[in-house]
Amino acid sequence: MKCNLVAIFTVVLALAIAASAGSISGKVSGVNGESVVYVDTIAGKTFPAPADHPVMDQKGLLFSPHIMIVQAGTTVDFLNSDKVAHNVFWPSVMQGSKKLPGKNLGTWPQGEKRPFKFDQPGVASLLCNVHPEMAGYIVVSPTPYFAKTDKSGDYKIENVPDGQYNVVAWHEGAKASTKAVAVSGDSKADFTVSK
Ligand SMILES: [Cu+2]
Repeated sequence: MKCNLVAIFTVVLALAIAASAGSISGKVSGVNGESVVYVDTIAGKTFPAPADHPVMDQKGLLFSPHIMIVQAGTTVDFLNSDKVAHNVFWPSVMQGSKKLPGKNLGTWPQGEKRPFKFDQPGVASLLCNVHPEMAGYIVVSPTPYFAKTDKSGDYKIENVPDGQYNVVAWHEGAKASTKAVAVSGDSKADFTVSK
């Protein structure tokens, strides 16, 4: 009897894993280089804030990574790895065409980190007021379903439950493109964005 229960539990568990193993994949074209693709706000659904603090580094007079995607509610640690002091600010957080307030985190020396929690979905264009040529992006996704494309525009978002979603493709300096996608298992969505 005990054996049977274990067997049943194993089957149920396997089915549960299979049910949540859908994905969205495809290509973002019309632009060169990396883009970001994410599932937009899902009505009536919230997601717990991730505990991990991804690091946005300032290294070699560059923001690294150039583009970071995080789920809303994530705290990002801004690190300065250079010998020179860097500043971090973003003039606003763009939520579609809506402009949310920006933030200036200040200026700090090598080896120091300053955290900031991104509560609102949107895009923060990072700048450094010491080095005007420095630029980076933090794309804050309303859901945990997001991916960065490779340089040729291919992407795959893993572990997306079946359902009907609005999926957004974002590219630096271009107009974001939104598409309704019906996810059932492994699904496809291609985007064309233009500047
Ligand atoms: Cu700087």
